[in-house]
Amino acid sequence: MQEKNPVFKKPILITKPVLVDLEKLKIQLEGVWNSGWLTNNGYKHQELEARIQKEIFNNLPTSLVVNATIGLLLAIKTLKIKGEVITTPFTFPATTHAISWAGLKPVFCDINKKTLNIDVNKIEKLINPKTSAILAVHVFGIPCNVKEIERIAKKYKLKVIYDSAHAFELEINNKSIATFGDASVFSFHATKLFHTVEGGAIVFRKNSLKKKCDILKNFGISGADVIACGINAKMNELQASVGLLMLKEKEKERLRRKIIKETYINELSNIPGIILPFNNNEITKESLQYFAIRIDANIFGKTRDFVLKKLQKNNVFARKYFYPLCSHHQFYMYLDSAKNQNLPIANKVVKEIIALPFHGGLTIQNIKNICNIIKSLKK
Ligand code: T4K
Repeated sequence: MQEKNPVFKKPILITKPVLVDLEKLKIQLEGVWNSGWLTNNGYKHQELEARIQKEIFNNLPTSLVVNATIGLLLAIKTLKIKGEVITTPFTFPATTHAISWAGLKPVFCDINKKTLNIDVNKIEKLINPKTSAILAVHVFGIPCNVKEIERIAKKYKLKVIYDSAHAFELEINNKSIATFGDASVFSFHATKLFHTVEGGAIVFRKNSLKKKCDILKNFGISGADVIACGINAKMNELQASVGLLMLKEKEKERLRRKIIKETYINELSNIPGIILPFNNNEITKESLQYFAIRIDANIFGKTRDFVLKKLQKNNVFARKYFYPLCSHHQFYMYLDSAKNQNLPIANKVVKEIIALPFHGGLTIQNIKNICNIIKSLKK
């Protein structure tokens, strides 16, 4: 039910895709039409892959894929991961599903209460002889403790994959986030700042892995033979055309989101019970993908759900990303590691989190109005 006089007359959604200029897209598509080549490593695909590798990923071997979910599965298959994979329950189901699709067992590890990422102090006690990898997520573009994960991985000879769906362009200490782990998987879904409608990229540490992955993403075909059980995970020329235009467009969106983020921080700082996103001072470039706050009901005086409802009544459709925890989904509840007593921080955070509307179509006044609705609820 809406308020009689909602603050916003029209719905404010969590995000809105950046739409590239239609005339410019037509020119790109004319090139595709003239070539008669629509997919299977076409010219646009080659150009986008090469540019992203050079301009964003510091020349690390990069493979474009059809979406990040399949990208995660491919990364797991490329690295020949077996047995058990330690991962976070506080993520979109795609992360856990990729492990299951690969026929492996996800093992949930609790999260750190500041970063909301896998808690590096709780990983080691979950390692057993069947463990072969860690699949961590840079949730909301806040980096995991990559150094500590690397130390643990080295000690126990584990592979590391980062689900970097939220972390495109994220840099720590002037290094691309893709520099860490054996592979990092990025999402280019329409809801992402940089997108190809659907799509993604896997960035590997080693070129030999990219070569393997490129065979796997094309049905396992190598020359005239099929050398592996591959899949079809190719990005097509229409998606790549959007991506090429987005490389320029994303800069304007980044500037707009920077201002929106600053406005949220100015408006919501120093309000008891509102916890702002962790400010990691190693970040030298942000991904600006999400803006998620937490409501500590004991201090704020109202629950997250109450705040969310009040926002909805005023036409603001914030989201409970990521509620419920993956460990609470009926498909994963049976796992030992899914038990609530093993995941106390994740269970607390999931009741507090709200991802607020965050896209360049919002004005500063929109953000101030959203914050005023929240502030009006403080006792
Ligand atoms: N790992 C992580 C940690 C992820 O968060 C994700 C995906 C993945 C892996 C897998 O990546 P992909 O396989 O998708 O590449 C959305 C996205 O579909 C999903 O990509 C994203 N994470 C997830 C966090 O959000 P929903 O179910 O919340 O989307 P939906 O349809 O409710 O849209 C969100 C909002 O955006 C709505 O308010 C409507 C608006 N919207 C959406 C679309 C698609 C538009 O205005 N226009 C549009 O075209 O999953």
